[in-house]
Amino acid sequence: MFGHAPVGRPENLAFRVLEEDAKALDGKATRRLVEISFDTPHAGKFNFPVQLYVPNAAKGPVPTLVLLQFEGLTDPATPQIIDRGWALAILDRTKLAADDAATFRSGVINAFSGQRELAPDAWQAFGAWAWGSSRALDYLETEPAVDAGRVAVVGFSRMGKTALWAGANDERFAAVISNESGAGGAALSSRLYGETIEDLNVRFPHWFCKNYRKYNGRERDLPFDDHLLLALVAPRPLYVGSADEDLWSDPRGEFLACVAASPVYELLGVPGLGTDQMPPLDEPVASGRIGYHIRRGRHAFTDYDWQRYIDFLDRQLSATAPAPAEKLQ
Ligand code: GTR
Repeated sequence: MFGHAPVGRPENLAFRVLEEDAKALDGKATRRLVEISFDTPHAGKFNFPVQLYVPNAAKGPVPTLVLLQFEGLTDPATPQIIDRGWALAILDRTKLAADDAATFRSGVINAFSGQRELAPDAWQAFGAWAWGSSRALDYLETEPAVDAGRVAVVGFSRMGKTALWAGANDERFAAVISNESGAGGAALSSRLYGETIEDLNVRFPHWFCKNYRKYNGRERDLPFDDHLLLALVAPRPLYVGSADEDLWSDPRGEFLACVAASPVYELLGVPGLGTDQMPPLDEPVASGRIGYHIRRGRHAFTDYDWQRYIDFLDRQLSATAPAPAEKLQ
């Protein structure tokens, strides 16, 4: 579905602070613009930017959200995240891979895979963005202001799909947040509700690997469904947010995928979602390791969503909560 990306760290991975502002956001935060660079086999040195905001009120290393941004290095939610004591690292995906069928290869994909035709199971844009998320985490592990054991990856819509794939691949992400990721993300494809595999692959042929196209119009022949993408996050905390007017993303399919992923959490000794009853609007289910809400409104990343995600993460990743790995032993 997502294809294979290069494994492991690239050669000569380096992090350089390009700008630092100790009085960002009216003095609330320190902002660091960081260049992540590395060697590639086909394009020499490659780099992309990440912007980190750390709360100035912090007394020690802080938990950190990695936001996979559509474009740019800012986000209007930054002040409220900082107010809650979290750092925010914003990754701009555009240098890694353009979100464009004609040019998506010209970033990190050709730099590693060369100009030849991509194999049917090779990475495309989602693979490149998720791979870059792990490089951002490589940087955060070197940043003393960040508690590297409490880094969550978060994305909205197509970047919610990316966040799930990034979290599935890289267990250093302590938690994963999918905001209305929909088809190809948290929603079950086999329900045939809202966006289909064919819709995805025809409109966005550069997102998934080519093999996924074999299932255009054949959702029920897939040997897996999207609950297994969620289950790859187990036993780490996972939160899926839906919106009731966002039918294209199939909110119910997102909920049912959380239900269907729960047995994997239970197998690993922790509670999953803990219910198979879809909750009322604006009433999160968040007692287990999987959280879920369906809020009123449209396809968007709202303040309500952010607040619920941080509520959940504060409980799940509090400094005193046992790490999922310890629970397993
Ligand atoms: C839509 C696409 C969805 C979702 C969304 C978004 O056009 O059909 O899969 O990813 O874009 O990213 O906003």
